[in-house]
Amino acid sequence: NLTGYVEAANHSMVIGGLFPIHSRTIPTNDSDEEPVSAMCEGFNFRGFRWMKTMIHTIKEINGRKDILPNHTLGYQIFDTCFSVSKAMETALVFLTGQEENKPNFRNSTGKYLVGIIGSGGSSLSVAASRILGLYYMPQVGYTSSCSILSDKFQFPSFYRSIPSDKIQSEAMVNLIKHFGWVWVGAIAADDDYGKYGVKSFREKMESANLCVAFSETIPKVYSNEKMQKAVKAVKSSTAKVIVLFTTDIDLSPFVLEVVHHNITDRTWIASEAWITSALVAKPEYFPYFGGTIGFAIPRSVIPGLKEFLYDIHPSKDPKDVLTIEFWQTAFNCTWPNSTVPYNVDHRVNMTGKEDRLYAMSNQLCTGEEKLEDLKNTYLDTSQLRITNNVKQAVYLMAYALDRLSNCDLLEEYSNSTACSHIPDFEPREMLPYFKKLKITTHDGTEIELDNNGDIENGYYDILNWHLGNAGEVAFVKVGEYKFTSSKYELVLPKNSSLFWNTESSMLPDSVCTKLCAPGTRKGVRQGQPICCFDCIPCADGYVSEKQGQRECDPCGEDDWSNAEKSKCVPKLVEFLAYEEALGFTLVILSIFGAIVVFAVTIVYVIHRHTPLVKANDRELSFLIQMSLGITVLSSMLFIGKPSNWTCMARQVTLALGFCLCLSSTLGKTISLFFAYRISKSKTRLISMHPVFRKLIVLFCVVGEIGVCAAYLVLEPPRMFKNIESQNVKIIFECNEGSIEFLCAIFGFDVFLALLCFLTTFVARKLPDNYYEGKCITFGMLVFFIVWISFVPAYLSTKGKFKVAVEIFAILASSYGLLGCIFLPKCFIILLRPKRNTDETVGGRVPTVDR
Ligand code: TCR
Repeated sequence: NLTGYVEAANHSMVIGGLFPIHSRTIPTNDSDEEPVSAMCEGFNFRGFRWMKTMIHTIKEINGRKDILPNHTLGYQIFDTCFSVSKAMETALVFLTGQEENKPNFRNSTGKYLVGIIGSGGSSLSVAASRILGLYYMPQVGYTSSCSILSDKFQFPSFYRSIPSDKIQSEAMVNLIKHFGWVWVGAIAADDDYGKYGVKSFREKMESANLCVAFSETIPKVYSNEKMQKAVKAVKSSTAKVIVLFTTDIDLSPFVLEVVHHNITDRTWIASEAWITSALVAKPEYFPYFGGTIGFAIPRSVIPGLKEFLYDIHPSKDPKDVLTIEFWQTAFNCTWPNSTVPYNVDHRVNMTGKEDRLYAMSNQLCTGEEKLEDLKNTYLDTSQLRITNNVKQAVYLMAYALDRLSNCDLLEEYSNSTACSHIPDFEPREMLPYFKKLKITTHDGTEIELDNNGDIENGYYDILNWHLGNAGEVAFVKVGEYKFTSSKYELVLPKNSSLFWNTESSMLPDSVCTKLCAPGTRKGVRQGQPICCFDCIPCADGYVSEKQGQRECDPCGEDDWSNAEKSKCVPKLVEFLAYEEALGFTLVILSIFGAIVVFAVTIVYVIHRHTPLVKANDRELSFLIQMSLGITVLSSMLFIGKPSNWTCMARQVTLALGFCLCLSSTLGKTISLFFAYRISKSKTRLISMHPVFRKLIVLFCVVGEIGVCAAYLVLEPPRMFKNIESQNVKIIFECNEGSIEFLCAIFGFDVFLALLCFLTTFVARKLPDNYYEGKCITFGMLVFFIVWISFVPAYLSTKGKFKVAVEIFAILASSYGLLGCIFLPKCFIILLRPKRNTDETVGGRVPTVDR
């Protein structure tokens, strides 16, 4: 005894229907009894409306002259009670006609089953369709949206008037992308709809590089443990946006849990199955579920349906148990003499206790009850969405039948020329007529089935839950998601007012970790989704300028990262500048040196006729003074920003200066040396001819100039921007060009210095002209000490200090020479003029000079 069986029997062709008129079957646990069809409970007004719509549509088709003009259709409808087992059972009944006193449709009664509308949810359709498919019995679903039903290998005879969830899950991902969420939870019902829906949702999220924070299922049969697991996931996750892929009936226990745990501040993305459900969209749930956004089948107005739905009264058809049950449930009374139990639409509550109430209300129905006073899902025709799908499903079936009756088949699908006869045809003969079936519905929408029996193109409404003026939950359309077989389009007008159930009423953000600030980059956390990451500061010389950068970008050659690593800034430029303290001091020292040299020269010039000055070659003394002036001043070439010119000038001037100085000194020491050798040999004094001494100088200087010229021509020093040695700075320095040449020119100077040293060292005991030999020995020692200590100091410093070290060495050696050679003499000239007489000079030393 199947509950809910409606039949208009006197028609030769019958369309079967399967609708969830009740919400579940009543479990029985005694297996000793003979198997009987399960009883159902939980009257479902929405399913009842869908069923009524099917009847309404069939009546409408029968009334039309343009479709199936010579035939009338009947219907036979079963209740699936929202359960797979019932759906299977009813499918079998359709195929075999094995129900009591209802013989097989095909054979005896002369009634022909055309096909079946339904069976509601995907799990039921999957089950029923596996059997119906065996016999190629056409089936058109109106809510079975699961993507596997597109597989024509498994479900050869299944068609539907609802888009596949493949499209909806993609739409959800696009919506999530649109709002910039990246970390989203997912909850599925424990059936094909939920599981396959979430599966394809996850796949699409992954390929869009977004992350699913958690993925839980809501149990279908109440289990506190499983339910708490799902609730815990929602509570503990940082994901503030959660996708709920479930039907409203399965969702309601979860909704109670959410309310019980007071989980607010979440934004729910609704799947099409509960977005307009009166079970969830109650004002008392609004603090928890307000702001829900999701997709819905487009709404439609069905002319005449309202009147048809209102045209219901138990007295019209006293045998119609469903109508009686409807009446009893709706008005909370008992119909006189009815055996139909009064059914309380209870739900399994949070505690898991099943408070099943079966009772006859002691109030009798009068029959005078007014439907108009009733606020009830059945009569609410404002949201005809799935209801319209039912109508479209019936029409699809009827049009296919109509095409069959006209033998109107596309070339490519016909394999036999013979046309089938109506009503006496095999169900499988109808299948080709569904291919590319195109119909226009009452409101002008065109729907076309593709080869998989899915709707080719259409759109979803995007609805957002607001609180209406009367305190009710209002479904506000905020956009559309249009799709065709090849492309999709998310239309969300900028000005559409969205309600968000967040503290700030602003768009919630749902991220695992906040975007990395500029100056840092994303660092993957091992074994965690890509949306969760650490922010790692950029290395020196690398920057990230925008938020959330994956990598830090290297700065250009002349740039370096700032302290925050958020920007490349030009590198500091380093060279020894005149302005800075060190540079300035050195300049002063060198100018001071020049002044001292100048002063010495003046003293010499003034006293040029005194014996001291005249002794040991006056001209060479002047040359030495001049060259010391040159070396002291050449140190200034080392200060300031180097250019190609100063780079070339500095080494050459220095080398030539020293060359002149040392060769002149050599001129002097050589004559001392000879004087010594000669005095030792006790022979006559031979003085060296002064021109010869000057020739030595000339020879040395010309040789040095030649080498310097070759250096400058062949491999000159160049200005060089050193970016490698220090990261944060560009060092302006001189690239010395050829090291060989450099060694050659300074090597020559060193050679001269050595000669000077040796010659005077040998002759140091000679009581010469005012101890000049000793002075020069001493000066050369200072010179060597300075330049020997210069080498390690020079090699261990960097940048501008390198230059400073060099200048120090130049100044020190110049001051050394100046001090050693000329200071004692100036002392005598200026302060001990008595010693500066011919007598002393002549008396104490063999005069080497003229
Ligand atoms: N597809 C679901 C069932 C379902 C439904 C609904 C049930 C859909 N839409 C609206 C009640 C009301 C979408 C399924 O199982 O395939």
